[in-house]
Amino acid sequence: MPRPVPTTTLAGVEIFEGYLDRDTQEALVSDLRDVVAQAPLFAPKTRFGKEMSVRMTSAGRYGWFTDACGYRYIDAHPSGTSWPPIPKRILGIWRALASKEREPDCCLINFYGETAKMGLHQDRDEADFGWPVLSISLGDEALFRVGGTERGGKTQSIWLRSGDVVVMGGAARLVYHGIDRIKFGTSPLLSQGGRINLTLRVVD
Ligand code: MD3
Ligand code: FE
Repeated sequence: MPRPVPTTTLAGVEIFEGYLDRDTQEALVSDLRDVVAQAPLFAPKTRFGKEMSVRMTSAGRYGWFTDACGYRYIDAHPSGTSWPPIPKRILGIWRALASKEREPDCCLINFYGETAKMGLHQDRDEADFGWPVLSISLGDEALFRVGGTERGGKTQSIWLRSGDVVVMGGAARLVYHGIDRIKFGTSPLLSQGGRINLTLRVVD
């Protein structure tokens, strides 16, 4: 299969709008219910002691974590239970759009309630920035902001919708990015509303 063509490119970030159909989105939510049953969502604290507004958990060999010691990957859920495997359906999306050479080590699951947001940051807790990062949006619309590779540069924004997939590779791997806000209740996918973002990464 040839690689699909992105519908939009923003500062080198490739956006595949409407890549996942509704049935696939529902199947992914069902896969994630199993993951969250084994590895419950938690609200991590940054090194400054402030709780993040996004709740998260992970699947894969590693999970992303933050506490007073700072940002890092850890090999088990904070409860001590191992991270569940990354669901096959999610690995298939990685293979189609990110890489056929290597599987991701981590699938970070971010849950955004009505008021959650994520400040502008770079993803740099991984060993090799040569591997792309892939993100899947499910549920309510979110205002995604993308800048350049330096803090304080100009930024552009785009609304991400349920079923959109974003790939950050090459020079775009280290761009600043964040979620300003979600538009609560704009998608029927999650019956209680909110947004789920899945981020797939090679860690080491
Ligand atoms: C651009 N998550 O978990 S996904 C994150 O919607 C994160 O939850 C946001 O940023 C979310 O780190 C944004 C889109 C995204 C993810 C990773 C990137 C954009 C990226 C890595 C490099 C550049
Ligand atoms: Fe990020």
